[in-house]
Amino acid sequence: MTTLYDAARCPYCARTRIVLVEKGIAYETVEIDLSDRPSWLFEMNPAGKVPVLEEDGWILSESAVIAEYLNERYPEPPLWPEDPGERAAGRLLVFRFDDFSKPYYALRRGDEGARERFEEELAFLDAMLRGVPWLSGQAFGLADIAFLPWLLRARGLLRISLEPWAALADWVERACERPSVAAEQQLVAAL
Ligand SMILES: N[C@@H](CCC(=O)N[C@@H](CS)C(=O)NCC(=O)O)C(=O)O
Repeated sequence: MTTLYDAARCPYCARTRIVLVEKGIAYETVEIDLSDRPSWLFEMNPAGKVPVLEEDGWILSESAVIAEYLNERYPEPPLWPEDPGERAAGRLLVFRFDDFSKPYYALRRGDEGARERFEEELAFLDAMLRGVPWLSGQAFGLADIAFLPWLLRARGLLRISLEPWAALADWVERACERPSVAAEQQLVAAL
């Protein structure tokens, strides 16, 4: 039995939900109230954060690690390219994700200059996507999944138009054709 300790509005949980759908893994959800986290959550993850994945009593936290675990545990369909260099380049993007998320959260808080810094990050992703359909090349995978939840929220909740970044906007549209990401788009619309 696979259980996801989840919060609908959490983009890190969205990463895990997308991987679970892409892999076709049946799972149960336990919704955590982030404004009143249960004490037992800290026993599962000392950081007290979601997502937490539980498989037959075995517990794992950290969305990027959970994604890697699920991709290895359930190899089909693969969510990294076969080429080691392409895989490493994709992992580098995930490793440096905070460069993207810091301006996002600064913008959400309304910090001065955050909009410009976030737009620089959008321009960076846009440049990466010129000439390739997905962040790690020819196939959808974990690099895309690492970033898309924030793009959906930037567009849907922070009302950022992606129009100035055509390759980025096309990438989000392309991703939303996948049931795993379309479900997240609907969820964001309902937040
Ligand atoms: N590095 C963690 C971050 C997870 C995270 O920040 N989750 C947020 C919800 S979006 C959370 O649980 N926050 C609880 C808190 O710290 O108050 C991951 O990738 O899983």
